[in-house]
Amino acid sequence: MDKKFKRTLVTTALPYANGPVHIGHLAGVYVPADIYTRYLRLRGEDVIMIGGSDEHGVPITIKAQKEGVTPQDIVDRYHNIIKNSMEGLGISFDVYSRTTSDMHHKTASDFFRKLYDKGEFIEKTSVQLYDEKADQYLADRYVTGTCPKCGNERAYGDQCEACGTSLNATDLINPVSAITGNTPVLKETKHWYMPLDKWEPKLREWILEQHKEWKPNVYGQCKSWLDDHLQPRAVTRDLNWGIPVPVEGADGKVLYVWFDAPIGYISNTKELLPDTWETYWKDPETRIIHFIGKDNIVFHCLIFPAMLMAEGSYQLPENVPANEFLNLEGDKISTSRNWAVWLHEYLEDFPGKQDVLRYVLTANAPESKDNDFTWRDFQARNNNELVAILGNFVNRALVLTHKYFGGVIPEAHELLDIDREALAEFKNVKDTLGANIENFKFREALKDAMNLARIGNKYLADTEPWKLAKTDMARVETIMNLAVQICANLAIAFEPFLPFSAEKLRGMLGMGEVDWNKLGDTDILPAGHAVEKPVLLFEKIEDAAIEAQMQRLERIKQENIVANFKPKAVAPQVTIDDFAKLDIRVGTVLECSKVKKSDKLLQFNIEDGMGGRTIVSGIAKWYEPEELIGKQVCFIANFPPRKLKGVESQGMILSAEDADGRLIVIGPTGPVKPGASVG
Ligand code: B3M
Ligand code: ZN
Repeated sequence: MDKKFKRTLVTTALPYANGPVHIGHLAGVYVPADIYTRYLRLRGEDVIMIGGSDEHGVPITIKAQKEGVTPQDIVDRYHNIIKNSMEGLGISFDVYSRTTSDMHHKTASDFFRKLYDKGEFIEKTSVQLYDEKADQYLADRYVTGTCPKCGNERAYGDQCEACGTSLNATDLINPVSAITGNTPVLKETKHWYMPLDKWEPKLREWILEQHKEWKPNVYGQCKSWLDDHLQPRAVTRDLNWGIPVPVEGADGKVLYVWFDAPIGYISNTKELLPDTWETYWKDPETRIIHFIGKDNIVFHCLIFPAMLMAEGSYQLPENVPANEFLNLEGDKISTSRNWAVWLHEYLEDFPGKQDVLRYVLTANAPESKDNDFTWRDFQARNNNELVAILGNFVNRALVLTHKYFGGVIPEAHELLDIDREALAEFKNVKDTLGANIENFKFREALKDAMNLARIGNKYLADTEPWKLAKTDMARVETIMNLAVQICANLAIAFEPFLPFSAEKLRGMLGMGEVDWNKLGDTDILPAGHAVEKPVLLFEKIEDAAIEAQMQRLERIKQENIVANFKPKAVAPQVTIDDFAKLDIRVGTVLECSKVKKSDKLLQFNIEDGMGGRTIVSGIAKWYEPEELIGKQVCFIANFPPRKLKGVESQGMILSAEDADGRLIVIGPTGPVKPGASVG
């Protein structure tokens, strides 16, 4: 690792406490940050990992208003869920605090005041959107409207999620208040602005010249912001939830959530290390790494650094390895649409399977492009990789050691080429795996670790100790010694990725402490050392468990469709005479069957009081034919006959279209003589 640094400060984006955390947060931020931190700890480096909940901002007040509770109620609820579930997944924060803490209020307030006193802000009166009915200024998510860049009609006052553009509320076309649905008016108000334009040359130099090694997605986004030129940004808001602006005459104003939240990293470090926190922020020998998702890049690479430059005594981050997004079954993850796999629910549904989720999210991490999480892939990776490769190898190695040697590691004798070849592949693993983690290539690093298990499986398959047991026990001793050494390597290599399984494995091997420096060695455990009988590290995930998850998602999809249902606009007016032209009758379904070679059509034989008729209707997707036999339906009797898939249809059965597109047949609510007119 780079000798320039004596210690590392890892920060993780502070999740908004307006909902639980989901797999998108985990894959983007917390799992990679945890792998990185655990790896550094394993190497004996000085590292701390900082986390906490972001408890200010409009998403929280909107949620509170919707539920009729206080913002404090909301953040208390979600802070606890988030904190417990992250702990449950083994995300090893050294501190997980919150931005409503006194420590944070004071730290953020002092930070603002220092910049204010240094004259680092511009004071400006401008017109802002104002909801007269709610008696409130509308900033950020309090207002929606049409994005001036891409035309998305559901853009927010701070950002358009469709095209990623960051916006000012007053940029929106046709703005609407999220509180009352009213059209806001413009009203004057005073705010404090960070003159980002002033810092632009320094930011350019620092990122574009000095940090060319940053991930291309991060570097590229910064470059495009800088090339577009930075504008002054308001760092205060007219809201009653947040940290009061510590300036006279600023009643009713609070710090903008994106001003206070990154300072939360500092407050939480102070909470963890009241005496030595400054070393982690101000000593040039500290490496600061911000783990975030791509929507937070501008705040962490431009705005927060500008704040730190303006303050003057802090170090800037060494790297900001932002990830792209993880989608779920092909759709964007969304807290408000409940389209997510929530961590706390996962931990309940799959007890003891923390590492499976960690594995899948790392193997499929959106490191350089958006990726998709699917439950089928989750199952396949568990069954075909964790069970079939890693679990299988460990189990075979330990079962055979017990079978032939009563669980005591035998002596290794003279090595053959086949042994040397297997061992040769271990030589470089420490360096390649380590380098991949240090370069934030966690997918590659995980492959390196998994490759060790593959080598182990191949080694046993090639050497076939079970065949040699009758003829050449000395050879079996060598093979099993090496197989157990491979297991010991796996226990080290997987510790950052799969800490629960690595611990189990260490327990079975009686390994005690893990030492990264031993990775790649083939004499980690001495001959004569006893290993325990193996317990399974992973178990197969059956179809039923996966199907239950997929059904849950299907249900949510339907609920969303129904929740977003808006009746069609009413058609232009007609007269009673127009209506009377349609001859609507009641009939009884005598027979009903599927039309051959069509999965849409049902063929009805209807008793219509006039000798009967055949009607073909496109509702096969929603009804089994038997369900409708004997039912009474309404149909249009005076449409000209027409042929559908070779069957002549004499009319049209009426149905209502539900929000999700389902067709429900319309009939009388009580029995009616077939042929009766409807009008
Ligand atoms: N809470 C935004 C987010 O969850 C924000 C991150 C703050 S990091 C200082 O996307
Ligand atoms: Zn847009």
